[in-house]
Amino acid sequence: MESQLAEVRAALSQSGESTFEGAKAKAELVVQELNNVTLNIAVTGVTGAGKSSFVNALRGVKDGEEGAAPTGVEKSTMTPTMYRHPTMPNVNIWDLPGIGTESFSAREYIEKVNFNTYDFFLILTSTRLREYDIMLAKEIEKNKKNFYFIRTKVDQNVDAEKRKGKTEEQTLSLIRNALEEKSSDFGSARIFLVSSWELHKFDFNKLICVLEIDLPDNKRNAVNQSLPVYSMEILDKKFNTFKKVIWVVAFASGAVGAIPVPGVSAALDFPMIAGFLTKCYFSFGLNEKSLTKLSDRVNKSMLAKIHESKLIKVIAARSMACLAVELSSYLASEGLEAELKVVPILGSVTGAVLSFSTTLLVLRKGLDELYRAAKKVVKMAGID
Ligand SMILES: Nc1nc2c(ncn2[C@@H]2O[C@H](COP(=O)(O)OP(=O)(O)OP(=O)(O)O)[C@@H](O)[C@H]2O)c(=O)[nH]1
Ligand SMILES: [Mg+2]
Repeated sequence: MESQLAEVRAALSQSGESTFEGAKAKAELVVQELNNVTLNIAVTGVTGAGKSSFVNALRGVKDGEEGAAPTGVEKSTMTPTMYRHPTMPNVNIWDLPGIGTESFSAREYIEKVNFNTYDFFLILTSTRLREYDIMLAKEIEKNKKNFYFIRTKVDQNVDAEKRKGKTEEQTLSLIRNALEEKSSDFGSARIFLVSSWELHKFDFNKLICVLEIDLPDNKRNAVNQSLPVYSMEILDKKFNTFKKVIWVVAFASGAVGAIPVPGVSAALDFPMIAGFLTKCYFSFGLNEKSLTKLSDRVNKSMLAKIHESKLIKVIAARSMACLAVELSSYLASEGLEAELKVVPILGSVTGAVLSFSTTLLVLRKGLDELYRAAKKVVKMAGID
């Protein structure tokens, strides 16, 4: 009981409000924002820079797969094409037409591609930065949006230079210096070296960290939640993001003020809890489609079968009834069912506190279990 009260106090202070009612009202706003936020990412650059491949990598979709952006000699992108995230319908990644061969200016280009649609721009190049890329960056800056230079295909350079005796570090620093020289007006913090084949290597993580700093609060989480699980680092980042919003979900679930009656389900808002855990499940890449894709990528056929978590099974089956039973077992394992039964006698304030801390407990235990399973997958896949 003591530790539960401490947790309730911590959640209340996290909300920045002094009363349950205030925290609940604030949480409802945050949940609304989280659900309604849309993120539009523009990927631009010269023809062949690797835009479509990068779009596919961000969405965790394999080149050539159904719904993937066409890449390579297959087809060139002629108009802005929106690709929805496979599991987060509010995150859109735009594959913009290749630039620079046409005769229009950077200013005309941003008008043509509907500048206002996007939250920020990624300007890709697989070689050096051209005058046109710099002009485009200046135009974007003038219109008060953020841009980032992405040097793609660095895996190719590293391999080629290795054959000439250069280390990876030497090659990366040569590439970086050349780009920095060309873009000195903007400072080095805007340049990121990546490979769409190996997101876990080079500067991709740095890019995500910078995006998280640059984006407004309500859009920040959408970035890391939408990324495929390509390393343990990104999985940990996702986990921490979810952990931070648990208080919001608990307050918004309506547990505050409810007087729990004997029996667990009356005190818990299952649809809200299920919604949260389902988000975590997709974001952690635990759905069958993501697991199959990862299995293919790392060439390990057993990944889809390695977790036996009952929680994952009931989330996959979308059965609210089975989920309710599963989550109730968390409470039973903590001896909480018995405690709930005495609550009505204790009066509504203690009831509210208990009910709230019970919701927190279920959310935390559920999140921990999904995180454990995802960690196991990452380890088995050998991408930790
Ligand atoms: N080694 C390596 N090759 C890449 C990478 N990204 C893209 N490529 C290859 O580069 C070629 C061009 O990639 P695309 O993604 O089609 O380039 P694009 O910028 O969309 O081209 P357009 O649509 O014609 O403007 C393809 O053959 C890709 O397979 C990468 O990170 N590493
Ligand atoms: Mg393309």
